[in-house]
Amino acid sequence: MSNTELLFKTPADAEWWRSSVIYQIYPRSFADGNGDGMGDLLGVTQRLPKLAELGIDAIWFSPFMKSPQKDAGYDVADYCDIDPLFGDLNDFDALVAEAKRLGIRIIVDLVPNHTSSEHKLFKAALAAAPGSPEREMYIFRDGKGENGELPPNNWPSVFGGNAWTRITEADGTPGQWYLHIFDSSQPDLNWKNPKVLDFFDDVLRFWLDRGAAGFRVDVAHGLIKREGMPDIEVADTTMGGAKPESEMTLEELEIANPYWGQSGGHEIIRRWRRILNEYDDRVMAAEAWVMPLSRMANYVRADEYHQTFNFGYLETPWDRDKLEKVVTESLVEFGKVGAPSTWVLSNHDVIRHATRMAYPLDKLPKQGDGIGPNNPQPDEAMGQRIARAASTFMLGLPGGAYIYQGEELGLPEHTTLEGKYREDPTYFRTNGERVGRDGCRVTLPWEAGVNESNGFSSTGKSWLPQPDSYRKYSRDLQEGVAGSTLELYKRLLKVRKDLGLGAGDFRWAPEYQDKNTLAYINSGVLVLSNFGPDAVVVPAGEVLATTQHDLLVEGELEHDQTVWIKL
Ligand code: TEU
Repeated sequence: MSNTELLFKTPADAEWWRSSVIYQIYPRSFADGNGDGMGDLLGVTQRLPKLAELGIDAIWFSPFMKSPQKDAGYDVADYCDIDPLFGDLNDFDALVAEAKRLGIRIIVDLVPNHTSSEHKLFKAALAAAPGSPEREMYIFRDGKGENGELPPNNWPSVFGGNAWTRITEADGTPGQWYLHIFDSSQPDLNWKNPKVLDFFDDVLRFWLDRGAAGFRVDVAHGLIKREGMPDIEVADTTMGGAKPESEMTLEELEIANPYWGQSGGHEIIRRWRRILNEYDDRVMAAEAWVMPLSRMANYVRADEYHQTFNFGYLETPWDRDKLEKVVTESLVEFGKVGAPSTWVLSNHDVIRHATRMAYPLDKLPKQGDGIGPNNPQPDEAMGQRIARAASTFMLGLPGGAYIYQGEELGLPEHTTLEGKYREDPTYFRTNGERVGRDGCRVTLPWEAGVNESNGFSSTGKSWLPQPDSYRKYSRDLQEGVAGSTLELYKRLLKVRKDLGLGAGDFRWAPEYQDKNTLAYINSGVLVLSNFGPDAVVVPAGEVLATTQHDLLVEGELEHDQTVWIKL
């Protein structure tokens, strides 16, 4: 039920990250500076003025460290160097300098749950004997069964198949097993070993010293595994268990998912926070897929992460009542620990919201599985409409907002990508049954028709081919065009900044809504969304931004549209 009480108020003199708009760059696919078809840091630096025009505050980069790229860079072989695919450390320094000139901060992806199997620490562990200090950096165990031929427990890999791989010992005999919650090329580190903590202290300092504004921390909820590593009762690779999370106690949640969200992980976070506090103004954001939000909020207590991605919000469909519930819950639960909520609709692991939000809910693949040519194909026009309305609803909320590259162009998911192009390990570990996440990782179209990749690279090359439809979403076709998605985002970010909405206050506005509409007021701005089917009359006031370009003419807000009004 809506009520009119103030649900959230940003503290006075709030730090920058409490209200920032952070743009996620997936380095492989943003812009290619050297024409090889793979995005790189040079390409980003060249295009940076476009992001300044968009009006963002910071960029989070998915990993660009040295990596064999078995999981698109989330398999790091050297944490303190850039992969040659993306450039080198000089390119990073140039990027940070140019970003600074433009007033944009750079956030780096930290991948602490696992290294690449090519990392020197893992190679040393393989070469050393069972029980050695080298093996203790990772999670090696003897197998079950008479000759150790069975995995130590029944944990599944998130990407499909088993989470354990058996090695051959240096003397050629079948040996121990190592744990990998993701791909076999991503061995999990042993975060109960103080040496692992020491190792990462140095990695943090390396990037902070080099000018990074902070970190997005990968799999922040997975570092600590449950003592004794017991079998999982229901083999669910994401978050689920025997009953819905909402009905479980914390203890039950930790038992149901013995490698997710264990309470022991928080000491590590506090240690990192102390390191960040040695510097000015730095930030760390957790990728912690734990539900419910009250549990997620534990990651952003005052001496822990600054932010955590609000996946509860991301997973909420375009549904009036569900949206009302999740926004209330977010503001209340994060508010209890003194943190702002974040808001996010897309990233490199999920189906782009311009496709997801108009896709039949009962047919929507599980997170990470993706839509392929064999799935029902989406209604593109409906997706555009709902995505614009949903983003406009989101960007008026107080707190930190995340934008995934390309959503400002309205890019849909590539849903017909052929198997031969796919790189996500999920595809290979499930024999193509789960197509995986490549469909949201396709390269960006910059200039329509200049070449096959619409200007992503000067040569037209692109590591994943763009679908034909991407041409019409190209940035140059939208720039300066009234009513385009790009101009909508620019307008929203400008008003958000000018009126301080990110650092604003929030209350629901039941006086402006009915059963098909949802309305809230942030710092004197009314945000009203119509979930349909009929058009509704727009309240009096100055229209600051609208997804419905002809709103002023019509004076009515149609279905699946959102408007911002200065009351
Ligand atoms: O993702 C962690 C994670 O648990 C999920 O988002 C996962 O991608 C999904 O459930 C797949 O089905 C992070 C990164 O964001 C992701 O890109 C990496 O692949 C993963 O960690 C491993 O580093």
